[in-house]
Amino acid sequence: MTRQPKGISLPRRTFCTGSLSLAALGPFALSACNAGGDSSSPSNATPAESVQPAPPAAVAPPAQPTPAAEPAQPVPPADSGQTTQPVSGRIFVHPGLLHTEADFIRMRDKVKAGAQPWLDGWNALLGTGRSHLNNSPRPLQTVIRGGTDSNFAQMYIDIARTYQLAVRWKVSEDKAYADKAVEFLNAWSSTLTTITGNADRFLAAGIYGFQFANAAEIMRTYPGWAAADLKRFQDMMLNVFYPLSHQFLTGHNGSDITNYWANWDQCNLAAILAIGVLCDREDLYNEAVSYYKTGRGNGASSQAVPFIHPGYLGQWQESSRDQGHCTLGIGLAGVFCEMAWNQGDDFYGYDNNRFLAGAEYVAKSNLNDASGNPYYTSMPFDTYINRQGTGTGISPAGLPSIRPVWEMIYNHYVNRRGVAAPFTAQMAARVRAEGDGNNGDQLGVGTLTFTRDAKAAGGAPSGLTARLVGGKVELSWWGAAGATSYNVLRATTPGGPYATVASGISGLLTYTDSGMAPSTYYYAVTAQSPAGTSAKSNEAKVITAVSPHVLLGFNEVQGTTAQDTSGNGRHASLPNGGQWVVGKKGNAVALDGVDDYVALPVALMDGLADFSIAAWVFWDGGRTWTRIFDFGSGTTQYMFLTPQAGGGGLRFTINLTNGWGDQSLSSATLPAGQWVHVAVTLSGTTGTLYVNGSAVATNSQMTHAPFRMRSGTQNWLGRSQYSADPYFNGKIDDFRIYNGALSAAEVAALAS
Ligand SMILES: [Ca+2]
Ligand SMILES: [Ca+2]
Repeated sequence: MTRQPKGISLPRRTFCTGSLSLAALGPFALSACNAGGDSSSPSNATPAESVQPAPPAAVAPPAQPTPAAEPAQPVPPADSGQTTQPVSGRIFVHPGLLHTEADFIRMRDKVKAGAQPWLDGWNALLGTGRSHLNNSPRPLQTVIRGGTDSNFAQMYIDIARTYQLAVRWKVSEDKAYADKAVEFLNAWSSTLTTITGNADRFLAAGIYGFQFANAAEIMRTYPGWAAADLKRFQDMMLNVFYPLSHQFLTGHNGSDITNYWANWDQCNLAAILAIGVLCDREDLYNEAVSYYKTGRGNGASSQAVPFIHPGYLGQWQESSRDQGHCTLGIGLAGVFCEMAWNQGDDFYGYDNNRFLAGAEYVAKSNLNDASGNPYYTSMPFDTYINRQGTGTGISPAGLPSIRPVWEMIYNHYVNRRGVAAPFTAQMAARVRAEGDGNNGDQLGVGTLTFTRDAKAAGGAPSGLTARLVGGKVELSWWGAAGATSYNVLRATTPGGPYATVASGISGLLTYTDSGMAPSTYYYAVTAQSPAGTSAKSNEAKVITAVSPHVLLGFNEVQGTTAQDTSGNGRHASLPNGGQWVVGKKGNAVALDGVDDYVALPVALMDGLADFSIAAWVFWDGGRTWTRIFDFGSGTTQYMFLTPQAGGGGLRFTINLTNGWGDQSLSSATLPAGQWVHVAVTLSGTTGTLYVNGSAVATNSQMTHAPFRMRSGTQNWLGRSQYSADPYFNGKIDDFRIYNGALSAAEVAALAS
């Protein structure tokens, strides 16, 4: 995922190219470059994010000019230097949150030239009224969000003012705006000591935390902001905002991990990342990055986009809730990706542009087709179950939600990367020129700050995947900016020669190929644009024959390695021991029920859609929830087979949502004290469970194929992802995984 190695020796193409003067970058960015080489603002924005679990009353921002401020109660600057010391050697780019120095140079040049849409964006900034010099800060000692006496609007209005003054200074180069921005920063950093309220205090820390950090990150480039004042502001971020964000991500307010919707995690992830950069705290930055990749909560990449439909429409975690929170989350996750990008880490592209899949889905959910009919009624939706209940479709509540968050995302994918984002582009066009939304939920003004010159058309499609689904080949890919249609190519050897199997594909970028003889096929996609036919996309390989993926005969007589004889090199190990004993077919592995298990390689099930798993099992019996196998990466996403579930019964389950929304196959408890053959197959969405060669359960609603899980890091026989579950006691022999679904006859043959 990381597009560049971390640290100072990065090629900084974002900062060190074009007409950018190195002298303009300031000492931090300059050192990085030297080392590296390389319609007016929306008026119908949705209200602020809500109370959990019931939506809160919208917070109506006071009209300008604002009501009289509460009396400021200045306190002495915090003496908290211990928290601001960099703890590692990563050199952060400054300014390097939502905007770099190069970005400001672009804004300045475009506005000076009167170029559109930058000029409209500039006027939208001025039109909010928040960057005026006659505003004065209204700092609070205690900010309350949620419950009684909420006063948080007073803070987010001042943050919006500070940020917009900062941007206005950078673009106009009029120091009066810089001095005014500094006045706001200093007033708050010398006053604010506490953020409190009900659970919504975590939203305040997250949403306003990343915003305030962004304002300060811009102003650190102003020589007129004293170093001691920057330090005091950093201390405020570390001591008032960060602890709440950290507390939320680690404890989720004491609730089930799935209780809080995605935006709760996402705002706090953005805050921690932003505070990490502002305060040169690599540990904080890494905390946010790590959670985005492998965290359990709904802001982590895989949980925020829990299901990707063909053509890369990525169902959003809040899609069955309401659209205002969907677009809020898109804005927050986009901020995270943009800030990380400016530090050299590509989370926009993480997991094959998983975030873009979600952005396209949410954008489309809020748009109408050419006939004026809403798209959402005909969009795909996978039943989504968690602590909040069961979602069965896209919610029209809050439709359409029009927030000023889309320019950032559109300009990244389309104009920076050349990836088509048709629905995101439509939303950006609809909101353009972005104001600030007038609700404190986002910084906005992205038409001015994020617009980039268009990339030339003619680029290649990317991110092609080919999966065996129900015996057919299901292809999806990312389009190229400016392309009008796509061609699907197929070969029988890597690199071609290719035959064109489909052409003229537009709209949803997916194609299902079938009717070929079982074999191995290689696919690529090209784009048609006014520039002609593009180069080929990446090549995607798919084996349409049912074929061995892992074959563990367990015929070893010594050692702690079990050979995979499939030819795929997926050898297994016995980290805590185990015995080689007489089995059903030659030897078998015996596991002691104490700590023995078999470990298979990481990424074991990656890419598999149709699959089969089969084994001979001799279970000694007894305890529930022991595992024959359990493949996953912890308790967030996994697939397992247990001889006896809690209520009894042999059960196969695949789960993508922290234990909610199991998709299962169940039968009678596995007979103990004897060799029994068990097998599970999945073909399309139909799962089948076999015992001794006979089908004992089927389920035609199994949409959660293995490739939808995070890449597995814990792929085990005899051990559960849940540490409290007992280890397997008994013997396992002839363990097999296949790409593709074995037929009933083929399973029966294995069981004979
Ligand atoms: Ca042992
Ligand atoms: Ca054997």
